[in-house]
Amino acid sequence: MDRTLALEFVRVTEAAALKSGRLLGRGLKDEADGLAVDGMRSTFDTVPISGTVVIGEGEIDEAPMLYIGEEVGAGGEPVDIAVDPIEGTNLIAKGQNGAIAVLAIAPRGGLLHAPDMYMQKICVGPRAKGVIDINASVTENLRRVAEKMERGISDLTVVMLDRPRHKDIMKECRDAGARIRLITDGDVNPAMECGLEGSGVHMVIGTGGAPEGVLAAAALKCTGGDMQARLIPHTDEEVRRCHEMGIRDLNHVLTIDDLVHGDDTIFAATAITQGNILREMKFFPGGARTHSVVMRYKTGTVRFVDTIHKLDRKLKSMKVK
Ligand code: VTB
Repeated sequence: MDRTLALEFVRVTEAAALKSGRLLGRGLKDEADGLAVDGMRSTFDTVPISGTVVIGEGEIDEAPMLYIGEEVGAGGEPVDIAVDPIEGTNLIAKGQNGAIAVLAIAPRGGLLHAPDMYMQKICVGPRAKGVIDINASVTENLRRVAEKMERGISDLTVVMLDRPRHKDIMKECRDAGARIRLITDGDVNPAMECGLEGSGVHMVIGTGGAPEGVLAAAALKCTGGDMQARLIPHTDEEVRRCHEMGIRDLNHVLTIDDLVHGDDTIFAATAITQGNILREMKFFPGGARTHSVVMRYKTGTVRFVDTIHKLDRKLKSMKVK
């Protein structure tokens, strides 16, 4: 993919943040999501790609825009697109940390078409690449990651969704002495943070959304991190979807390269609320300031983009209020 597209994709995640960010803490998660979708969708059409949404807002009958299979872009290179206009709608609705607008792009066929079901995940940064094993115990993974990172387990910070289903892994982490951060929503952001020096996040573990898993894998692939995952179907229909994808053995382990194939992936995210690396967006009279990251696997470049938007002028065409 042409490297100049990277900046175009940041404009897309910025648009989602700009459109939805005003609804911070208003309890309106669906409205915020709708605005973010709208911002993303309209900005995509200014980008010179022929994109197909492979991970989006749902199936065609569930979502009016950015549905799976939708074609977006102004025409150009054929690419597959994974989007989450707001990763963590509850976080925006409650004004809590960790919400991002996020996307990943790869040449056609480069992203696993992960259906909307649960996925068990373990994510680490580049300094722990090559040692994780989703089939080993949490304790064993912590031991290996600590050793590879040349630190004690007590110097590792592990992030997981605060859910009853994580009771056992939480206990194991606590018994092993790791530091733990429980989040209410949004496991893509901490997975991305694992790959960035200075985030203070060393591992993300637990079961979350499969589509979110592909976005996390794209970020980690770009930064040289590592990830293993497993689809967790709960219904017959979900089992059928796994079979359709060629996954017959439900214990099948997906590596980071199964989740994101090839050597040409771009990942972009804009913070809507505060993260450990990305700063929350801010509004001022007539404008807003956003903080984004864009990464390319091909070169490994990670670019932070701090943008001041004159909403009353530049973005009139986006109809941002
Ligand atoms: C997961 C996680 C997402 O929603 O899908 C979660 O991956 C839903 O989990 O990042 P539950 O069904 O346990 O609520 C997110 O947190 C997005 O909000």
